[in-house]
Amino acid sequence: MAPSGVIIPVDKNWEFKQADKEDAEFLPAAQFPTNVHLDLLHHKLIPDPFIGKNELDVQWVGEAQWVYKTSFSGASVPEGAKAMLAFDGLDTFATVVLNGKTILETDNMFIPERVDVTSDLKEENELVITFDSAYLRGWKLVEQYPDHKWGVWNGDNSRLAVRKAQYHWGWDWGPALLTCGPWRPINLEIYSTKISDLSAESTVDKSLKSASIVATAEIEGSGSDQIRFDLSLNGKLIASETTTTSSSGTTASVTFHLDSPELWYPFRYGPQPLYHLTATLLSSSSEIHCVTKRIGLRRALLIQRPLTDQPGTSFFFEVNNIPIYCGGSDWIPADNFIPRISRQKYFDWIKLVAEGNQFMIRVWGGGIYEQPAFYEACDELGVLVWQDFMFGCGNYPAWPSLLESIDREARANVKALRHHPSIVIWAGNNEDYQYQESAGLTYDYSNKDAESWLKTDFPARYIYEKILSDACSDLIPSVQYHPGSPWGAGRDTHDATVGDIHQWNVWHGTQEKWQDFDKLSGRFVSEFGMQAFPSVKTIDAYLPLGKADPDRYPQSSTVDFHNKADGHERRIALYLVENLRYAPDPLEQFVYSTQLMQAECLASAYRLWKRQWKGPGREYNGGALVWQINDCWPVTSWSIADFYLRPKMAYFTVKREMAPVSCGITRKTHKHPRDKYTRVYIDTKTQIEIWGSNLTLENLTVDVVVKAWDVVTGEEVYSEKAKEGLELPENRSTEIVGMDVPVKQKGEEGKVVVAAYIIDKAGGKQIARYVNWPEPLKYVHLQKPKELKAVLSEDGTAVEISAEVPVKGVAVECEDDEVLFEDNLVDIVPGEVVRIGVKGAKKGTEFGVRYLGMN
Ligand code: BMA
Repeated sequence: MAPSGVIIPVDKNWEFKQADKEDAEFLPAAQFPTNVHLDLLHHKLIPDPFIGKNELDVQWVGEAQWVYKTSFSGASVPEGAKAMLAFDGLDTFATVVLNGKTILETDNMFIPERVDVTSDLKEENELVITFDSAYLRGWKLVEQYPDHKWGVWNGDNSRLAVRKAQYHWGWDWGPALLTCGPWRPINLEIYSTKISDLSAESTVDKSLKSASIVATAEIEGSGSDQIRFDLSLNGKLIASETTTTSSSGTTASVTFHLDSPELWYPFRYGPQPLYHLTATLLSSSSEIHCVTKRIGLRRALLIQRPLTDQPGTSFFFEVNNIPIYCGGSDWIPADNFIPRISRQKYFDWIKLVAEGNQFMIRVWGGGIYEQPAFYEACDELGVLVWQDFMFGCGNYPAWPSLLESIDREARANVKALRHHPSIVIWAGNNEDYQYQESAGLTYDYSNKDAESWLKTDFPARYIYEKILSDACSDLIPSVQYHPGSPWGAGRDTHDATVGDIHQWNVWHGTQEKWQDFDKLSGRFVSEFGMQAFPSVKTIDAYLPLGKADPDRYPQSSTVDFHNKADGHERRIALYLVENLRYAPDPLEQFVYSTQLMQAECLASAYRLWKRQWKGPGREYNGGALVWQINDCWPVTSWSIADFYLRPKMAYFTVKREMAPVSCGITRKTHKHPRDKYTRVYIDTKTQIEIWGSNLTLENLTVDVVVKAWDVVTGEEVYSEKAKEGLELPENRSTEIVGMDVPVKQKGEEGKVVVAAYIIDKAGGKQIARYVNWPEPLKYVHLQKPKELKAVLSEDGTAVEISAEVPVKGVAVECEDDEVLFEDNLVDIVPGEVVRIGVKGAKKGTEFGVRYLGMN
């Protein structure tokens, strides 16, 4: 802050100890910001909760009280100036004492607090923060409100009463680790006047040729007479305006009109220019304080309108008039201990998302309003963000002080995040409307009397449809607010024709087959998933004795412990047994089998739902977000990349589905019964349907070649040009051909592999390929190829794979973690060399391969 103000980080000399233990002594904190688990770990006072079953041994930490203290010198506070202590985040029940005086008590980790300490500052200051047990306080609150119908999925009821990251209570993918501490920065601010907030409400005209930005600064304190707003791009000043601060002195605003603005796009569809908006407070022309926000200009809309030929309404996002098929994923916090997630790690994650062709990431409501680096990465890399408010899977209470706290939380976080162009939607909660349905709680959509909702057994409706909705319409009127995920205009949340759905009838629910995902679609599927084991390297890292651990096998008690999902053994087994020939040994091949299973399952969903993205008026499905991209510890879960950012095989099959051009095939057997009594079939036909998905913005003219091979002999049994000069119109899927499975002799459908190739007419280049297998795969007589080759190309940029018989799911592996694959888990057919990009490989780098049927 210049020159009449200063910001002094209060980040040194922090010490901590257990508050409710008499002989405890203060020890230096490991880092700042921090939390108690990180500090205890640093001093080796607890075992690493991520290793083995140590989670069980550290539960006491969450039931104890902890105290943090530091001392800092007080800067002099000039006449007329103020000293403020700014706490960006205290987790959660904190009592803050400065020089012996209680200056703040908190109960919401998501609210930044600022306290005027002008008259309390001394030359040397002591700051002491005591954290009470959120877990025990939560239960006390539950007891205090016996009339509320408490109930949750995941964790326990006490979490509903506490405004703290809900996954800290444990989730079906994460351990229960109720940490506490000063998790975000603390600063001492000394100033006489300053800009406390800078916002930019931007509107891009439908023509995309002009834009306006209303820049508003909130000002605290007196002593400034003018404020200058500057707008620049790539270091070049575009516009500047100086205005007097309003008579009350608290706000100032200007409007910039831009012709031919540089627009922000999701990656692939355009660049990500970020304008710098700077507000500078002036007093007699000298600069007092300035704030800069990086903003992006885009016209982002959620389109919900009637569809041609189908009931309900669409649900898809349009950015700068481009309808975006939102293939993407759901995001959970990347660690149980947030303060140790580096900025680099956030960027690495979002890079992985973008490189995986994923256009949207949903910040799920059971975690946190993410750290600044997360959104900065999304802005820079062009990944759209669906942002939930932090509520999930339960019936939240709504007593008056809690509602007040939620209102402050909502407004503070919307204000902090509203300048990010990547955020295109805010949603009220995760699955709380589903919980309401399943618990039979009252919800009469036609009743619009908000106050009356508070008197029902589902009072949280007031939070989602009044508090959060008002906060959004006041602060970000141009951004879509959606009361919950899933939610659809007050209809049953499973209604596939309106709003978004969570499709959990594969894995949870009725445990449908993934081959039927086409029947399980919705207008927008914001969650669906399938579990797989993480990389063997990750398993070895969490087993106390690593490779030598006696529990190093799939069903061991330690490996089971690292899977928190109810019934996971049965569900993984069910999907494996229905589809694959597999064995529990060796561990490496079992891990491969689960990853192949997950990869097949998730790619089917993307492929079949994207097929329903059929162009203007026919956006029957507008997106699919896989549950979940990441993990918060080393675990078997639905994630497609594990805690150490090691992609599972599904990451690659999903990436292929979201490529600019892709090809899909379904194979369906149609049976015609002779008569309804005997049910003996006279005519069984196995047919394939082939389509192409062109997500580019250009119409393509293509040829389509179809080939088929005998799985056992490798003999080519069919090769024809199915279409010549076919148009694949931009940004939609197009049906290509339907035909019988090409066989030499009737009855051989079960041993024929079919591949379709889309070839760009203009350049003659193959732009998409897909290999379809008879299913279930376990019935197929897969061969062990004699000549399976996976060799590094001459230039070292690709692994080239080929074989003389069809091979299902070739996974290339490398011991060296620096070697990164751009693709993996590919199907091989005779006569073809499949290249998968690789980075970091050298001559002599050794690759291993696995495939289905290897053992
Ligand atoms: C949905 C999510 C999470 C959960 C996941 C898997 O309910 O919103 O709460 O982890 O499914 O069960």
